[in-house]
This record gives sequence, structure tokens and C-alpha cells, in this order.
Amino acid sequence: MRTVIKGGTVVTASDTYTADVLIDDEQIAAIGQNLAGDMTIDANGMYVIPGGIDVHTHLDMPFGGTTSSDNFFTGHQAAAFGGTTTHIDFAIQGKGMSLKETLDAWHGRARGKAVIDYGFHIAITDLNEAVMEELPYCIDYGTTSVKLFMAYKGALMVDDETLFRAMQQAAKHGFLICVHAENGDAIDVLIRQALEAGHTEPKYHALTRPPELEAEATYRAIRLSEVAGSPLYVVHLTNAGALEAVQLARGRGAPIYAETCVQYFFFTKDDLDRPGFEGAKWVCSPPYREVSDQQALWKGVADNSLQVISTDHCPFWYEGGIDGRPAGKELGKGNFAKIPNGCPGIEDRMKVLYTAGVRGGKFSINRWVELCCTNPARLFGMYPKKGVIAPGSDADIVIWNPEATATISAATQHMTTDYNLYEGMEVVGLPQMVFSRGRLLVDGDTWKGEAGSGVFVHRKPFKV
Ligand code: DUC
Ligand code: ZN
Ligand code: ZN
Repeated sequence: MRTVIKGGTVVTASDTYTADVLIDDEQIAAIGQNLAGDMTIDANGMYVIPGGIDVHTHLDMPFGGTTSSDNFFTGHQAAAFGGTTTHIDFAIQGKGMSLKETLDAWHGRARGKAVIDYGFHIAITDLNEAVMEELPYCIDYGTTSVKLFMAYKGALMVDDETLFRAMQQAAKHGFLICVHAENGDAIDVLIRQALEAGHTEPKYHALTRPPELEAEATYRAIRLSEVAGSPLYVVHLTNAGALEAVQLARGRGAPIYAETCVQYFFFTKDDLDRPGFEGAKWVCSPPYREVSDQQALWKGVADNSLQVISTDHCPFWYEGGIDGRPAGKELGKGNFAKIPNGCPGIEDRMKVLYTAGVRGGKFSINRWVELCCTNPARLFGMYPKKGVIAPGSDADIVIWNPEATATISAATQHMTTDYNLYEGMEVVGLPQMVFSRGRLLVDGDTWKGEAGSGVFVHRKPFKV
């Protein structure tokens, strides 16, 4: 079956031009003029962009005494409705588990459910000698990035020795180290002191995780990686101080990369101080910061200090534990430290960034594609299979209607939560048709996908 997308404006990280795009089975067969296929889709007035790639998600993840509320079907469906066709999720190593066992468990979560294509980062929580020896095999497993948490003391956090030894292995074997950079020891002290002082409201989540502790951990991870000789990818960077650490390292020529997440452009720590318990909806780590940090992030993505914008999609119900829902934010009523950390966003990323970023004049449409599609593919070993409109690439294509409008609302979203951070926001520019490897998943408001049709992406080792 050959489908031609006719007369659209093809947008890549570097070019914008009018052409027909011919899809043959799962791949892009040709780009040119007057192409013909068995089926024709008129894309006049539309952009034709690579499917979005979200390299930071947590689907079906046991965390904070509950489980994130989107699984590999609902999360994928929401992603596709938002124009995202590939994601990388975190397979979290349980204590005593091998990396293979960990990955098998996460493959099991995706099996029969996946609709878009997916990969895994392996998140190490227990680096014993057996795991040290197993680490190089991650390349064979197709999982070429390893995440370490410098926060969540007593749960996911690792010490500097573990981080450094993993970096040495990465330097030797060609995988990419990713860090959640916050100083977990100091945060643990601040949380205990806040609770002892009787401070239990959601806003104390932000107040006990100050930006300096993210900047310090970012700087420490960078310096450790420079000594180990490994590349480093800093996940969900939120503030000007942490950004400065990245800029200094990149200025030295170090292979340091960083992402921010879409929600950090839109919210501040004041959102955690909304009336009653409402602020719990905005509890995630690192927390939302100040308007000045938002401005630094907009500048950082425009000047390439930051290379990727992802979501850290980690949804929880606001009112969980009822009607068959897993427990949600209510777990932290009376104790902010028990609020499950995480926010929904996989469905919203492309449209809010198109609206506020491209239409809002923060960056070009090509940079939007680069930040949301091409750089994630390049950094995580999927390029040029993913992340670009080019002959031979997977036909992961979004036909983007730049004039379509919508009002974001939990009532109409596909993510499995009872709230949306952007509730009421007017967006201009929406996905019209979404293809994953040539299969039509979304046609306007209509779902066309089939559970189990998404596949695991066996990624290549990291290469600058
Ligand atoms: N931060 C979150 O808010 N949720 C999941 C994990 C993380 O680091
Ligand atoms: Zn994190
Ligand atoms: Zn995360």
C-alpha cells in the first residue's frame, strides 16, 4: 500500500519546503513533486513534520505508594492524539534485580498494549558487581541510555560512587548517562525540618527542593562525568543556576546535553500554593520555579544550551483510590512529602510548544521540530530511522494543521487523569493526521490505532 501526502509543507530541523511525501508500507519511500500512490491525502495548507519523540515518560510506573495512571495503551493513545509517535520510558531496576530482568518486566508492561514505538532507559538503583558486569550488555538489549537518580533518598537515589562507576562504564562502552540532578541528602533534611515545624501543605514540596540544590547536583554530575570521560544528559532541567552549569561545561567543549520539560515554561512555585489541596496537582520533581527561570529556559532552548524538550509524563489522579482508580495525589493530604510526584503532559507537549514557542515567537518552526523530534532521535540512537522526514526513515509523520484551534481540558483529553495543568488554555495548531510507521493512528478526533501494533526500538550506542 502506497500513500502519498500531497502538497504539504515539509518541515525538518533545517528546512521548510513544499513537496509530496510517498509512504510505502512502513517507510518514507520518496519526497518530490507529482508523486503518485494507491491513496492520496491532500495536505495543502498543512505542515508535514516528523512524529514527536518524547524521551522522558513514566507509564505504568510503581512510585510514591501507587502507580502512574497511564499504561502503555492509554499513554500511547494520548501521545498519538498529541502528535507524538515515539517515546522512551524508564525501566526502574528493583532491588536485587538484574538489568535483563528489569527490562523484561517493562517489556511485559508494553506487550499487547503499545500503539506507538517505544524504547527504554534503564534506571539503576542497585549497582552491585553483577550489574556492573551486565551494564555493557545494555547495548545488546537495545537500551543505550542509563539513568541515575541523585534524589529520592531511601528509594531511587544512588550515591556518588555508584554514579561515577556507571559513568566509567558508559565511557568505555558507549551508552549515555542520564541524571535526575537534585541533592537528595540535603532535600531529605529540609523535608524533615519542614514537617517537624508543622508545614504540611503542597507548597512545601517546592520550598524544600530549592533551585540551588538542583544547580549543585547538576554541576557535580557534570564534573564527575568529565573525570570519567563519559557524555552526560541532564533530564528535566528547571532553573537558571542549573542551566549555567550546563552552559559552562558546553563552553569547555564537554559532551554535556540537557533537556527541559514543557511544563517548566508555564508554571511557577506559586501554582503549588493554590487554594486548599489544589496545589498537589502541580507537585513534581524538580518543582516549578520562578518566572525568571522560565525566561532563562526559553533562552536556553533557543540558543541550544538545551537540546530537547520532553514531558516527564508521570500522571496521577487528583482524586484517586475511587471507582477502580489507583491512589493519587490524595495520599499527600496532611503531608506534602507523600504526594505522588508527577504531572501529565504527553498529549499537550507539541501543541502548547507550537502555540507558545513557535507562534509566540520564542523559536522557529524548524527549532520546534529539532527540539521535539530530531534531537531526541539523534541523542538517543534513533536517527535517521526516527526524527526526520527523509527517504528511508520510518513513516512516523504528523500532518499538522497550523490554523486549527482547541481549548485544552481534562474533559476532552485522552490522558488518564482528572485534571490538566493547562486547563482552559487556547492552542492554535493541532495534529490533523498521525502516522506511525505508515499506520494511521489518529484522523482528526477519530482513533484508528490498534493495541499491540507499537514496537520496541532497538537503539544504537551513543555517538556525538
Ligand atoms: N519526577 C517526577 O515528578 N515524577 C517521576 C520521577 C521524577 O523524577
Ligand atoms: Zn526525575
Ligand atoms: Zn522522570
